[in-house]
Amino acid sequence: MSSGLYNTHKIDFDTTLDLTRLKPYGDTMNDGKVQTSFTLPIKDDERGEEAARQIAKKMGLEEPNVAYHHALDKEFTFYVVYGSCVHSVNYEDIHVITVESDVMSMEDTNDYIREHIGRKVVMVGASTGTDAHTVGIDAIMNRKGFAGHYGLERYEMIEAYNLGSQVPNEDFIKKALELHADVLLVSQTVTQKDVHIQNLTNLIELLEAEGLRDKFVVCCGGPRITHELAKELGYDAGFGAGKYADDVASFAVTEMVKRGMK
Ligand code: B12
Repeated sequence: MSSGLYNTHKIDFDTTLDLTRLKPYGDTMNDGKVQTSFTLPIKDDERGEEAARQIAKKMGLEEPNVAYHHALDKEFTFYVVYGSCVHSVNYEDIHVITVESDVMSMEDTNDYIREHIGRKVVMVGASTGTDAHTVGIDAIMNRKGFAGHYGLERYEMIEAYNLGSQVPNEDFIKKALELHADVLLVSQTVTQKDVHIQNLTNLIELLEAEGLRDKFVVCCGGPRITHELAKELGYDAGFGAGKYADDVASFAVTEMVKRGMK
């Protein structure tokens, strides 16, 4: 028995997956459901909730629902808003440049170095320029590692030196030469006013001016670093969020062998 009442209210979802018009998935294909969170510098009341809804609409969310709001203090409120994103992207048109090397385990990397290089590889890392963030480079280098991935200091066949943060590029190069580095690891977290671009570019320029660029495998990393950006700036590889010591170690040692660095 079909009821006119129910039919009138039935919403027809287009459930066909079309990769040229890709949308977020909530619980039905193409429903565009997303959740976003933000803070507004206003008090926590109904007017604030309406402001959050309107901001979400302007962000491209249809039928936004303020799922959660919480006063941070008298003049700041945190909101979680749920809604349907009206935008889509053409997935078929998306091409990204990625690091092309198989990721080896710590043991396999050690074996690879023994077999193909025959001595310990020296890796020197730092958060350079004015950047004071150390957690990223520590995650890559510290013996205990990060998120279940041991850091470079634990690798038997890698001699890892972590110079810390706010290391000027000139000092970084000087120390790398003193330590007979094979691989330079640069971490950049602050990207305000493109300070990371200036700093990363400066390092490559200094290396080139001294005729040292080819002496090292040079990698950079940070939350807003992509492999594509790194290549554009003259680096051998770039590593962003979700990348660990195994990723950069595998890349660096295979790159050394490719280049005939012994
Ligand atoms: C902790 C922190 C701080 C601490 C840092 C303490 C320390 N010892 O590091 C303190 C309080 C000192 C600090 C200061 C500042 N901070 Co701060 N900070 C953060 C915070 C909360 C976390 C960063 C972090 O530790 N992430 C965890 C690590 C593990 O992640 P990661 O760095 O991405 O590293 C991973 C990858 O990127 C990669 N990786 C990173 N580096 C490298 C390098 C290589 C070679 C490789 C292979 C991989 C790799 O591997 C890691 C593991 O996967 C972020 C916000 C956030 N939630 O992200 C803001 C944040 C980074 N800080 C920010 C800012 C603005 C600052 C200040 C400028 C604030 C100020 N006005 O004074 C100052 C910086 C001063 C300076 N001169 O640099 C902004 C940066 C905005 C931007 N885009 O530029 C953020 C995003 C906060 C924000 N939302 O505004 N900060």
